[in-house]
Amino acid sequence: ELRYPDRLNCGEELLDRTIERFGADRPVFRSGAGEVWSYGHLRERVDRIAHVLTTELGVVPGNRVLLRGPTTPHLAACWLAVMKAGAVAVTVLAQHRAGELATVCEIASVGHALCDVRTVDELVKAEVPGLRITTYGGDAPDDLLGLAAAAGPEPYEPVRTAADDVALIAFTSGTTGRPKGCMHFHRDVLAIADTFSAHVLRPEPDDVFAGSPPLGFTFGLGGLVVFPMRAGACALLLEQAGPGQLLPAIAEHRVSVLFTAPTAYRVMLDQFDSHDTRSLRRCVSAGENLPAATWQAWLERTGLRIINGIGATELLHIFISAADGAIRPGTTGVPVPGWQARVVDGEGRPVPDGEPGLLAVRGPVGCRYLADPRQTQYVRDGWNLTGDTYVREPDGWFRYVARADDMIISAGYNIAGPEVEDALLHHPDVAEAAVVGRPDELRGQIAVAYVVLREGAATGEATADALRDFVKERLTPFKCPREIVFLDALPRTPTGKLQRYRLRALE
Ligand code: 3SK
Repeated sequence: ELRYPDRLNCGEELLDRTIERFGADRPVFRSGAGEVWSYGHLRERVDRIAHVLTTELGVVPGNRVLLRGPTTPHLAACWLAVMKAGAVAVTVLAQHRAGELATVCEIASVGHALCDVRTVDELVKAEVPGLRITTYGGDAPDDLLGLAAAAGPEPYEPVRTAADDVALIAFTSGTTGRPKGCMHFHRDVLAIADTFSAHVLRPEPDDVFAGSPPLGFTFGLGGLVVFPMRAGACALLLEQAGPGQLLPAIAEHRVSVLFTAPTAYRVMLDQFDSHDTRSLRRCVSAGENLPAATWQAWLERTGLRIINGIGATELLHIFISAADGAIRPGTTGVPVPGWQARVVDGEGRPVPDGEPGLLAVRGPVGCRYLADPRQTQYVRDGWNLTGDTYVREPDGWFRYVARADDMIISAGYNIAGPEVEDALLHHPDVAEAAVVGRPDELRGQIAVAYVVLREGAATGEATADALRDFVKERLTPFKCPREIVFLDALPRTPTGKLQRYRLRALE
């Protein structure tokens, strides 16, 4: 069981305590532009920003501070300063548009924003009443970094927050609907490092972390700030972190721990050629289901077994996963130490092993929506219902089936889209695949596959027939998609999640 003192400030723990353990000279962040920040340099930056927050901007503990910008050491420094000042970080993506920003600010009662000057226009357009915006990275006289430089180098005394004071509000829209703000405590931030990272990743101080998820997505905040800092390690913070940028960055910066989504692993496989990835020792995939075909192809190419995981903004990070030799392709894993998981029916009763049902989990971090009635749908009897359909194998391993509302029921048969997608992805011409249900008078629903082909592969009926035959060789024929539609790209959220509802809306 995790035990933390009653008074705990996660910013102080990640920064000052790590310096006490590992020294101030070790590198903490690198940027794509070649900057290297040591832990000591970061602390000085953070403390100066925290002074500005408190003395110049009038931020007091509990105030909500919006953080917006591309993934840079400065953004990470702002987040740590907000933590040390006892304020609450409201994290959003650099891609969020004015309307979304206005909603988030309203829900979270945001009064201050620290914003990379390059992304400020959209925030100004949001016209949030009473919002005080401070930009960084520009040349205005009141630029945050200028104010911080003038603030003087005195150490900042961190606010004595309680372990269960709210530290951050992370927003999730899922794939549709009004965004929900998930409140997380100071102890939660450390708990994700002391469970998933400590037990599954087991980072070393010499590790270099990198990845695609932005810091406004808790997958990225954990993987690129919290986990490396808790271990005294270093993170490469890339503003552009698509597969095309990750591969050369791995080689150049000797990245050893990689965080990205299944689609990025697939795209990287196609672009591997001359890139040296021998520095990698851990590759984490989350955000979506990892098809076994992708896992196998990555193993063959790199010799590395991808660490699959399921996480949620509601629960901050990954709660089911498996490490190294224990990994079983085609499954997500077992509950991360500190977490419990089970599969239940619609009434919350456990279903027998081997049968599909709803995934229910509980552990050191819980879902706490900010003023949202959907709280009672997510948390029942102390268990968090993630909205995923899973099977628990008799030996305790958890296998993903589909999002609970994504099961296709065709002529009385249940079809799990991800299983059919995995079969399609084994075909050498298929780059991406998504299988959804379409209403059908005769069968209730039919399975329709949306497929992105690799460059050079021909679309058309002959290919569609060949793909259908390919699926039939691997799966029971009723699972074979009735229709195959070729697209140039699949619709995704800014964090890379597939938007099935948009595919369902296609004719
Ligand atoms: O939303 C997710 O899929 C996720 C995955 C891993 C860690 C954190 C999150 C939010």
